Amino acid sequence: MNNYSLADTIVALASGKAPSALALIRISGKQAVDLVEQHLGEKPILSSAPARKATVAKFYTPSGLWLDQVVLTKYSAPASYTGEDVVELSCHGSLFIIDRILQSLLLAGGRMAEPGEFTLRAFLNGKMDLIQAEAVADMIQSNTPKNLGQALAQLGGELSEYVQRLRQQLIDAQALLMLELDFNEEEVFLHRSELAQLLQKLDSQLSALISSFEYGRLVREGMLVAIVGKTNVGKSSLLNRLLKKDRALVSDFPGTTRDTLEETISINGYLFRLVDTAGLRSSTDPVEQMGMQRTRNSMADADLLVCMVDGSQPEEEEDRQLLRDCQALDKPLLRIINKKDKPSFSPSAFSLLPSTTISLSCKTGEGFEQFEQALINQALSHRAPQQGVFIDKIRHQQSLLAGRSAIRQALHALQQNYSAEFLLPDLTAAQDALGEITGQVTTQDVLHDIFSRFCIGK
Ligand SMILES: Nc1nc2c(ncn2[C@@H]2O[C@H](COP(=O)(O)OP(=O)(O)OP(=O)(O)O)[C@@H](O)[C@H]2O)c(=O)[nH]1
Ligand SMILES: [Mg+2]
Repeated sequence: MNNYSLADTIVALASGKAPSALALIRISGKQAVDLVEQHLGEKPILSSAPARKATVAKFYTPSGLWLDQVVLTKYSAPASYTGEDVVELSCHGSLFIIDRILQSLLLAGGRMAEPGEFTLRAFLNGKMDLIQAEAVADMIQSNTPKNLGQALAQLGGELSEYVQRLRQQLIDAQALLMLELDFNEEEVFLHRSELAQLLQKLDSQLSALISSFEYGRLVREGMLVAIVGKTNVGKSSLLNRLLKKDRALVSDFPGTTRDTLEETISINGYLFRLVDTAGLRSSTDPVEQMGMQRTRNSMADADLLVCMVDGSQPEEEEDRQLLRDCQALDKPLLRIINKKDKPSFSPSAFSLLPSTTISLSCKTGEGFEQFEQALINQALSHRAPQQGVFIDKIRHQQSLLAGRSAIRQALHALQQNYSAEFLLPDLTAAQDALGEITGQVTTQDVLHDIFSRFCIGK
């Protein structure tokens, strides 16, 4: 974590790129009101203004130049986003005005905020837990109703409450076992069968949450779809038609696409990351070979493979080999037979996949409704987990795996009839692992890793 003091008053532009109609500058910390007040003229305006009410004021530079008419809203600690005194200053969105206001605030004693520092302070001041802080970043990144809904649910505390409930059960069990140590284990406060039952239940609840990761990740990031095939079959044309714009170069020169190209689209609210790839063929050109290696990498990473052929040409061994390669990866697979508009189109000449073969034309758009529906069906096949809550971050998955492994060790110790003192370290480890998810147990490294990914001003 950077070496900066939480006692500082921090300043940052919270709104997007200037020039714009308006811009928002946020100031948080003990001196927030004072830093702004110094620039509003002789009479106190902000310190006497009511909290959470907009106040119009003139903003002057330290040399007394009238810079802008601004709107100020102050929030008094602890009732603010960060839990500290906060001022939101809304000014006109010219680069010059923004720079001069920021400069004036810094000269008066403020410090530029680090990325995510406002939300970090909110976390440290108990305004939100780590899951909720991560959800703030997700909200800013969201681009479909589904991943926005997911971020909102996590911001609302659904997952936090669920994880905390699981952790509390471990804490309660641990307290009873500790009592036994105090009483020299002459008395049993927690029957071992009861403890085993609790641990088994927790094991299955953690397992369900761990396996919900795939669903959560797909909603948050979108399904990675690799479009693969020989050169010239129409892969780039397929991408362009789905995107409804000429994003990728298309030509009848085989080997047009040399590198992978990724674009994101939303179909009916489901997010797909489409990867157009370099066509596969035997080639001695080292650059083309590098491109084809990237195609193979995309195939390995993909959640769904779209294996495409040119239906107006006879099937070749290369087409058949690629289909076999796709099938060997054991992933969801769609077979696309393109160029339906051509008179020589003959789909029956190809190796087919009975349930997922679609004939279409990238030129006329025929067959695209069916193709888009097939993509949606693939997204739908990842059903939401039954318990309602789910995870979407590797960090959460790793902590849950660590928690489950500690619980399994405790179960093993129970089967061996070990005494309370040997069970306690495993229960503590499980508790800590769950606490890492919500941030009740945390390290500087974890915090740095999470908050450095935020934008400045959030
Ligand atoms: N008639 C017809 N031509 C098509 C269709 N789809 C693509 N083409 C043409 O086929 C040629 C190759 O299209 P691309 O989209 O560049 O093919 P590609 O698979 O990306 O090719 P590479 O990048 O070389 O691997 C171009 O001339 C396209 O206009 C189609 O549905 N019908
Ligand atoms: Mg191409």
